[in-house]
Amino acid sequence: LLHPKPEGLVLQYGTAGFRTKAKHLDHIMFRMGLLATLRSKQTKATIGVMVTASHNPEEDNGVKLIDPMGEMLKPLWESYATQLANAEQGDLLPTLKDVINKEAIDMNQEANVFVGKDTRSSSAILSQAVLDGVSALSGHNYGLVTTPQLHYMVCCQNTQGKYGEATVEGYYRKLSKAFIQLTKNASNRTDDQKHLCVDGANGIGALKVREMESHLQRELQISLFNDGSKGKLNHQCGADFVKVQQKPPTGIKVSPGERCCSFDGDADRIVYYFTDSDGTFHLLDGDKMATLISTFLKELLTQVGLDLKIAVVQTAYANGSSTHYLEDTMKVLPVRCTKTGVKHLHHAAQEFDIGVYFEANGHGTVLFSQAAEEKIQQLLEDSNINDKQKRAALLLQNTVNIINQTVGDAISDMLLIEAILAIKGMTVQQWDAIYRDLPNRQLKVKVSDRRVIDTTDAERRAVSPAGLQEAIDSTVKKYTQARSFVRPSGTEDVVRVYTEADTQENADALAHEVSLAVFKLAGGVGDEPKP
Ligand code: G16
Repeated sequence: LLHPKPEGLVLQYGTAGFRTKAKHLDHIMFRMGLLATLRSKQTKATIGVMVTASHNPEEDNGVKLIDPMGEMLKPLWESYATQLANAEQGDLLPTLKDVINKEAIDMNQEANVFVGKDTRSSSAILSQAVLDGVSALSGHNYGLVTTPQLHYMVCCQNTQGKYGEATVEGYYRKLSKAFIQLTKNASNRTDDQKHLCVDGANGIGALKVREMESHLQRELQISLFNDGSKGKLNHQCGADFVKVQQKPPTGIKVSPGERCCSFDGDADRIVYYFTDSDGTFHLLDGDKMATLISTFLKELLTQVGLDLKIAVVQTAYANGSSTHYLEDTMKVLPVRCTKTGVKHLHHAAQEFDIGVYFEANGHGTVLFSQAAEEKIQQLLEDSNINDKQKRAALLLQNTVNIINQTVGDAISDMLLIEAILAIKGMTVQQWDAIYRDLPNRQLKVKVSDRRVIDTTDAERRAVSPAGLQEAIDSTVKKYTQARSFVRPSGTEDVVRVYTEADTQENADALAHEVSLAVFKLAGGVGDEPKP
């Protein structure tokens, strides 16, 4: 029997698909190949399957399905995925038949599935297991790609090329063309200003940045670190490490003040940073990117005189200062808060003409409604607009083209940020100074079953276990400008704790107290959290 399921193993389709130790995933991959085939027949479109565990350690792996427009899998199908993953061997066929019946799938319909993988040592064999599940005639194996590249190519395929060409080369050409056009609006940049240090997290992003470089015609000059030639994937490097530890990755050599960024293991997240001459570390996370990008777009809209509704979507992890800045200083922008997980932010962003969404961890992009894209196009064809308006309209159009609207994309976000800084003639220090982050801390607590924690209000309040929210509330009250929430992770077997307060000491002390409350009230395992 091919790809048997270990008896009793139960896994859940979480924040970004299935994620666990690679050795437990063979049957999951095979079954996701089967499910992707069904989804393809049902939608009569190409479906993507990406084999990656993104920010998780090298020993882990995972898989997620990509829907026709390059977006995350529809929630109902997530529940099918969980059912299929957990069906014991004898129940596999009946479970498949159940999906076929419920969705009235025509099994004679052709299927097409795009499969991609990251650089993990387990990814080759696991992506083969996916392909075994996809009938031999209906799969296209892209091999090594970043997660957002696969999302992009699925969308290109299903729009018959309208979104772009469904190849990695086509992706490089579209994005770099827009980047070159945008940077033409920047005056006299020195080589220093065109220079950027990139931490590739020893993953797929590093390989793809290398492939792309020649397309950028030295308008961006990259020094690549953690390119996978020696270090371990995500180990003491990458976007998640930099964001959570609030320090530079190992394996990167930079001078004070120099602009740097880190990708995560599958290149769907990016964070920026620099270190002062006195050694102080400055992080520019998803919130800072959302602020820079939304301000830039807002200014362009004003210049062309287009009345489009633009909004920023964040999660509970957004730094309080960023929300405050967007709501109270920039004013004109509505800010929404959703649960963690790109699919939730993406959905909320679709409600606006222009939806800028970013998780603080660096996962994000911008969505333009069809109406917005059409209005920009009409402007360009309008002979009555003046030169200044024309320039702004062109900038808007190239901004649309540089963005991967299917999902957060480290490469696309990097090019957009670099272009905006160049056009505005802004240094990373000036960008950082737009607002000052509240000191914050993120911790993980091990519990025996993280599902005992249930949350509400976009994960900002815990409704179970009993007493936990009360304990958090009374602890938070003891500190100034403080805020805290806890939630079960959807990608790791831990409970996440987030705090912010007026000083780093207070954010740390609060995080410790809240961790203890989680440990005591939610069934902590192992040693009690230490300060
Ligand atoms: C995934 C999701 C992100 C989420 C992150 C952490 O990122 O795509 O939306 O913020 O996991 O999720 P959690 O806190 O539930 O573990 P990635 O980059 O690992 O795919």
